[in-house]
Amino acid sequence: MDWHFLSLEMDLPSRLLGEHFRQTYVQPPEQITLPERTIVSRGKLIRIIEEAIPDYIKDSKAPTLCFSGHGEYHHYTYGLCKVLADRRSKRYGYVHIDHHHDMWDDSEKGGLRKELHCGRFVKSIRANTNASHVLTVGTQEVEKELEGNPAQYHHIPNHELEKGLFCIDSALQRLPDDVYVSIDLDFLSPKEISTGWPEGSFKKETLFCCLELIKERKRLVGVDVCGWDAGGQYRDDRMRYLSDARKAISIHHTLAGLILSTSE
Ligand SMILES: [Mn+2]
Repeated sequence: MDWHFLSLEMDLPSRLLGEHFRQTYVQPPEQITLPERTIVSRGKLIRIIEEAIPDYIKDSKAPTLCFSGHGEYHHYTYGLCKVLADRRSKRYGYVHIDHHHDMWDDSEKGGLRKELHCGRFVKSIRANTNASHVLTVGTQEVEKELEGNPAQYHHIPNHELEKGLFCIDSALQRLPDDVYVSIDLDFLSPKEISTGWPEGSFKKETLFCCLELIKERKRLVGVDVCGWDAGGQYRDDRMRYLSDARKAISIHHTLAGLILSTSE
């Protein structure tokens, strides 16, 4: 099935990526301009995404690939699940590939906090969307957050993933056939990309193989990718800045190729 390719633009890295892909990519992405909200309520975020995405994409059954920018907007994924994934599937697994679990401080008396930010949105996805299961991949220190939720939350520890991809295979068997994947590029080692956060230790090839495997085993209803900080920490070192941009763009190119290609 054909995909909708969207460029969600709210900050410098996302605008640079969007511009680059519109000029160079075989399937240029649709430009979606979004406001910059580092903290926003669930309801407001849904309205922002509803209004920004054209009806023909919302109402289509085709899966969506969204590229966005800095990881500090990762909570926009909640809106993407509500507005896009929920229209495409009644029951799906949410796969969170990220160095961080993004489940910090979710709860208050009587339920989940209404205000979302990049460190707090994954439990809202599980509670308020059609995502029946959450699978975190390559994430640090997640065990405490998942206590008491063994049926709905699964986790692949870093040391398992480092041994090989068979752990993904068995984790996927516990998820519904439909899957939504959210990728924060701080999952990768700092040698691969600059993100502005503490980063993981994985090579880009591990990420590509994970995705290929998920694509092979499941029906993807959508994928989003965030995390590049546009070389923020290298702004005074032009050579470093350019080499970071080249590497980041190349990672996004490979991801687009992997996801948008149809093997059938
Ligand atoms: Mn994240």
